[in-house]
Amino acid sequence: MKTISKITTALLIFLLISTAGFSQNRDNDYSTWDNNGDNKVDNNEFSSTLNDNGYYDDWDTNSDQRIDENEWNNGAVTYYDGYDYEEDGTFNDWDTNDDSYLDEDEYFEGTFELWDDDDNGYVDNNEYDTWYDDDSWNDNDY
Ligand SMILES: [Ca+2]
Ligand SMILES: [Ca+2]
Ligand SMILES: [Ca+2]
Ligand SMILES: [Ca+2]
Repeated sequence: MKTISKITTALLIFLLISTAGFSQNRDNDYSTWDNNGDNKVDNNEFSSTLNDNGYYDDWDTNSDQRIDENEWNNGAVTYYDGYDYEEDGTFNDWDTNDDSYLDEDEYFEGTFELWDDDDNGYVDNNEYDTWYDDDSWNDNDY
């Protein structure tokens, strides 16, 4: 009995440390997102940074490899201070194939369109500053 609880404790501590380490290792300067250094983040650079940082998995809180409306709502509230559903889009706007789940492509596309305020196909430094919030994107509890 004692051994089991020791192992459980050790495992918990390990999980805590590895989670904290993962959060801290996220490097999210604009220059990191702008992979080729042309001061514009295009759709590909944006998707690959989201992918590298595992944000899709963060939003998919029950880890069934898809984001449902509840998970999306939680994500929007957690990651975007004052997310405005009318202005910024609803779950249905993001779910372009209407299957009630967001796959990775829909999640990347929805996030990109949200960040690209002027719809010119790039997220520039100002747009990045508008949407990127250190607290939620760089160091969250998931
Ligand atoms: Ca670029
Ligand atoms: Ca899910
Ligand atoms: Ca979908
Ligand atoms: Ca833009």
